[in-house]
Amino acid sequence: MCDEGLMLDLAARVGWRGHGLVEPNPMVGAVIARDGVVLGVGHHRRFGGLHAEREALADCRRRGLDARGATVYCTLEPCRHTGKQPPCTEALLEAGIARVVYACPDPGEASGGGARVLREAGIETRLSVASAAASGLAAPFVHRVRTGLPWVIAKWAQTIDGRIATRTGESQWISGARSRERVHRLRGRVDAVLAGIGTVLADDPMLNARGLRSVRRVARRVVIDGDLDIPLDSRLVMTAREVPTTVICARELLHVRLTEEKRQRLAVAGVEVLGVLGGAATAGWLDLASALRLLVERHDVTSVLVESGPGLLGSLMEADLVQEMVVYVAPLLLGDELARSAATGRVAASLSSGVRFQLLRNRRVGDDVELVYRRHGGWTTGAEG
Ligand code: AOF
Ligand code: ZN
Repeated sequence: MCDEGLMLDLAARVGWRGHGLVEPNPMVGAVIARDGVVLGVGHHRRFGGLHAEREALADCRRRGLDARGATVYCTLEPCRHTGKQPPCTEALLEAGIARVVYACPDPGEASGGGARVLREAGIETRLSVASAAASGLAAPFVHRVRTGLPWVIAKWAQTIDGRIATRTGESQWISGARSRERVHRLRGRVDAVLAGIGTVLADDPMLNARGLRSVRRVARRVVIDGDLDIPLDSRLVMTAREVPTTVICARELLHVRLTEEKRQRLAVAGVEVLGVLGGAATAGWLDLASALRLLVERHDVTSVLVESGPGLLGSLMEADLVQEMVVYVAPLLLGDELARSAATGRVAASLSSGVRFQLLRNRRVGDDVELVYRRHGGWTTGAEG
């Protein structure tokens, strides 16, 4: 691979360190190099903190190196606005940088357009597609800015023959301990964990991150529950004071006397009850795009981990609301056509009616294989590192 690709790959790896700490900002990494020698690296460490470019310049200074005449490789177009931080374009100009290579345009209205500012100031500035890792690092941020929807990661564990539970619903445990550890880590980095009422009734899950040294953010637990069936003595409801919990039901139920007492008791337990309308892409008669958009508007949610059963996942797929999938394949085979598969409810008579994803990464995790797919290219944000 060319130097440019390697430098951007490095910038992506460095930028990834901000996962779960910088959102709703993008993860960003930057590398400063001259003649193939790295002078400094930096990344956006936390929301509101220094931007990657200034971190990398500070890294050069710490090492006693002058960045004058060097090239900056950054995963995102340097910003030109003053937000919580001053513009990166200014810092690059002041430092006497000669060239800027960036892997993804900044879609922000105020922040975007830094490349033009740099060019006009005489800095050779170029968009590069040499590193898929770098180009895809800010994909969740870009997706949200463009669509108003969160980045949705579906996760499940399956047998070799693609089943997530036996015909009686037994699913604990298909994947091994190490895979499950990685899922907990991911739960500790996303803004919300989403499940359907079916999963809640069947498994009474906690849906929180456990067994970690540090949790980067506490994910809101969200249940898609059209008819407001969630039991008051479920573990989710009982722990709603400790972990933020939202139940999304049909909007009509918010005005029906029949459910008034239930809603009140849920509120007393600390559960937020939101209503959305029915729609084309429905689960429990709810419009899922509206439900996801509501999470962005209400709670600034940027990433959602879906840990649902096959029905809800099939509906999300049908509405093309899933951007990434993290799949654990365990060395187990059931061979039973009544065993449950990951997604159902779609009609896919031909292969062309399937939903196609790109494989981004595969790795062995204990005795399992972890596969990360993305809907539209780019790089994984689901389980890297
Ligand atoms: C960069 N480098 O490392 C990041 C950028 O409020 P602020 O000042 O932190 O600005 C946030 C916006 O700046 C964010 O929405 C995105 O457009 C851009 N993020 N830009 O040049 C960075 N994190
Ligand atoms: Zn910036």
